[in-house]
Amino acid sequence: MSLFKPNRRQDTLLTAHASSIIKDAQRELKDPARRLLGKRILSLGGLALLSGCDLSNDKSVNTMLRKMSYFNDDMQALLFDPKRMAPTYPESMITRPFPFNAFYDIDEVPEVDAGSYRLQVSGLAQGKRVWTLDELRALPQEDQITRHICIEGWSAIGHWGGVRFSDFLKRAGADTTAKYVSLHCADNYWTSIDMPTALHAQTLLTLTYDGQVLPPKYGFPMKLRMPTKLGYKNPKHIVAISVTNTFPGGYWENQGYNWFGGS
Ligand SMILES: Nc1nc2c(c(=O)[nH]1)N[C@H]1C(S)=C(S)[C@@H](COP(=O)(O)O)O[C@H]1N2
Ligand SMILES: [Mo]
Repeated sequence: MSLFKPNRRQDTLLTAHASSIIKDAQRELKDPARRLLGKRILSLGGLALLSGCDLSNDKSVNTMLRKMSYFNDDMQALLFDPKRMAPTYPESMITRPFPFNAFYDIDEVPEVDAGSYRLQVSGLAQGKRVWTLDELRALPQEDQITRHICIEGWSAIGHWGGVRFSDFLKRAGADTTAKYVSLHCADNYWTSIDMPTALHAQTLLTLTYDGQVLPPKYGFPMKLRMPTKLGYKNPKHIVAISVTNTFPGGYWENQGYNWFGGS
């Protein structure tokens, strides 16, 4: 086990966050009638944020919870080790059938046309801005068998193949000193990730599932697979990518799911 020793930058950041959270908490808990509520919120806070549950309509309590989530994002970013690999598994451990999940039922999966599909790259990138599926398929490909963890309470091992995302970003001339990469999907889902995760060796611009063209239910024509992040951070049916320094949020993240979403 390694102990986390903050450096000066981390220290300043932690102190700034901690004092604003404590100040908010003190304001909230001053009134004895609220103390019980406060205790419940403090213990259920993390769960509430993850599940999107509304424990309270009180604006300041929500502000406090939101700050705790931002604090959590920063902690996860600080602790993220870009060289640490998520576990990989043998083929015999693949979950069959692999579960489907989306914010709609399986009969509403979007149908993206392979021929007219174009992946758009925008924002802080100086290379090619429009990619066809054939162009993506012509790039060097690799495979991974990793575990997908959904916060709705299931996990499953799957086999994905495609282009290392860091390789794609370099070819697209992305400014890899930018903070975020946002990912927009054909079903209007979207999410965004930190640049260190975008450049992680296991972050895969995924074109296949189990050796076959990615089926519609798993995100045809392209999903971003990140075994270092929870399920909702793994967007399917991606049609546009943007490299940016402006915080892009996400579909579930804007409803209270933790933004960093590490697994
Ligand atoms: N475009 C899109 N991507 C998405 C979602 C979605 O609703 N739309 N749901 C996310 C969630 S919550 C999960 S758990 C996984 C499920 O991926 P699967 O269907 O391949 O198991 O997709 C993620 N990516
Ligand atoms: Mo999920």
